[in-house]
Amino acid sequence: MTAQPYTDELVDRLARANRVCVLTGAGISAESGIATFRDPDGLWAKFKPQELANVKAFLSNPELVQGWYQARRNVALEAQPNAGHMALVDLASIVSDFTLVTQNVDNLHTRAGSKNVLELHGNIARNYCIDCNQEVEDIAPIPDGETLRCTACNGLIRPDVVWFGEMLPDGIMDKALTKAKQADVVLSIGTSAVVYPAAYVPLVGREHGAYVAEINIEASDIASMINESVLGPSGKVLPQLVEAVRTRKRSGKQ
Ligand code: BJW
Ligand code: ZN
Repeated sequence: MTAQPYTDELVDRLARANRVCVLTGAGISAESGIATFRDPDGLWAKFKPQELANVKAFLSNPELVQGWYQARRNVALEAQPNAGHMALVDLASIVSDFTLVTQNVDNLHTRAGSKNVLELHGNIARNYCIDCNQEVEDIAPIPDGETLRCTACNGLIRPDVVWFGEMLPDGIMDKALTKAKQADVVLSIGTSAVVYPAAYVPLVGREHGAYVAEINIEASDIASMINESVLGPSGKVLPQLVEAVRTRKRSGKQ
């Protein structure tokens, strides 16, 4: 039998917790076949973020950026939530106050059954016109060399995601940080934790006394500032961890 990758303390803390706040990143969707950003085979090994994920890039080459998001939207739509997403739905059902904050735009948490997900960086399924703000659903395939424009005002259509230098959706960070401050346990899952303000979620949780653990295939940038790094793929580790928490709760030894 292989040793569990997490401590008994983490299982105890989760079993006793009334409030749990979770931050997820691209790594939780890696096992659903969605590329991360900064891993060696991630999106940014092939594409330069400065050419794609900012508003200046979009305005100077809208076809390129629209095409890139179109391709990623299709991958996300065809992907299925994995055991890591499902384990968080399970964890939510055994914790009285559970908050899920995600940096992911792929919608997989909601499709897995998670409720009230705080999507810090938007959602790739939604699009809107940059001139009249009208939301655009059902993006049809964009013919080569053509730019997608608003049928109402001819403005450029962009994905409803947050690019570098842009503000996060109104009030969302306040909600996430309030939950992190109140939490008994904060989990940071599948994120390099280099992008702010998202990375404040585990750090602020720690500052306010939460037990903070990350689950990642390697230690992230914040590893030295938190209580525990659980090393392993989230699709494997999370179901084991949640099952251990269930067992601990049932045994009453919390
Ligand atoms: C696995 C795994 C498996 C793999 N199991 N794990 C404070 C300090 C410093 C800088 C700033 C700051 N405040 C703001 C900034 C600037 C900037 C920023 O953070 N820059 C730093 C990078 C230096 N932030 C912003 O600009 C933000 N806006 C803002 O702050 O507004 C206020 C403001 C406005 C104007 C002026 C000044 C302030 C906005 C940030 C928007 C980020 N947008 C993106 C693109 C979204 C759209 C899209 O999808 O295309 O969001 S960038 C990209 O990074 C994406 C992600 O959500 C985000 C985080 O990446 P994530 O999820 O962590 O992925 P990876 O690839 O980095 O990591 C994957 C991890 O998974 C790895 O650790 C693997 O090991 C692991 N893994 N397989 C478990 N199976
Ligand atoms: Zn318009």
